[in-house]
Amino acid sequence: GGDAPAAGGGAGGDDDAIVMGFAQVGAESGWRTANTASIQQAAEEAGVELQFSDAQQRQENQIQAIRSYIQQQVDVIAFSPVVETGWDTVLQEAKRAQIPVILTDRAVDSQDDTLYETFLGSDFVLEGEKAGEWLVENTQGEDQVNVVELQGTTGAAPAIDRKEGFESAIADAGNIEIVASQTGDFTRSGGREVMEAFLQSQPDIDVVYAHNDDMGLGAIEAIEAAGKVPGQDIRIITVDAVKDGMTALSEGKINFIVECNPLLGDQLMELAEQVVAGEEVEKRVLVEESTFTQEQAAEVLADRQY
Ligand code: GZL
Ligand code: ZN
Repeated sequence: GGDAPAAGGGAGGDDDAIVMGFAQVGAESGWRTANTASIQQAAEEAGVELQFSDAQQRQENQIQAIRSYIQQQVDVIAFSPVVETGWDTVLQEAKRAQIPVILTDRAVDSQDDTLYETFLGSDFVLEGEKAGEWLVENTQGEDQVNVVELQGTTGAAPAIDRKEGFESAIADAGNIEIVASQTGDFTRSGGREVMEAFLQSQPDIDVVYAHNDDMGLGAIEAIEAAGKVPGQDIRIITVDAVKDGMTALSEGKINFIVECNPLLGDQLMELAEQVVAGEEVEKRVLVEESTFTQEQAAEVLADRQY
């Protein structure tokens, strides 16, 4: 249309196309790169003009990116908060600028839920519970199961919630104990380094619970370097189900993977269109995801999109 854009109206380009500012966490894992590809492709298909930034897993960079989108007066801001805390100030600035915000993937701990229109992402506590339930079912009769835990980024919702869910699922099983737990920051190198340390400090490790595939793959490198057989001497449970993880699962180096679906691009663009049109949207939108055993991985590997 020819009329002046309303406050928060789209910047640049065709004035009918929605302009979205997306502040991504970084490119720390296979999951993250698949998530980015999904968002960029969905924007293309939906005719959304996407301003995209990579914060290299640093909160100050994400906040800076959000501020630049406010300056540009984009129609809608979306982001995956690298950690849960510290967002209220910049989200209040977006609210004052009348630019709606959509949370994707990770959550914020803001008490004021008028600071964002909706949160689209997985239920990370459920993911942790699925991992713990598999371990309980598959260690019946074992007297002492020692677990080492590779946590995700300190303070990140998936790290906090996957830990909580796993612990609640194993709580009543008297034979399972988390003997060590440390962050590997969701990266392969982080998982390898922490696992090397655990192999030095822990006399008997039976299971690795890694909050994502990438840290699990790093742990496999450390386990093999120590002359042990991953998936047998030390069983491994991970979360994500990206291609590299599913390959290791089909090869028997990982024992169980809980899927965390990164392909939320289409749902995001649909929500953005509704939000910009001023329509009411659900405050919480879940993504669909499942779990995989070694047999199931072998069956679906060829069809995996990410
Ligand atoms: C989960 C996402 C996590 C992935 C990791 O939704 O935030 O961040 O599980 C990624 O692989 O680094
Ligand atoms: Zn043991």
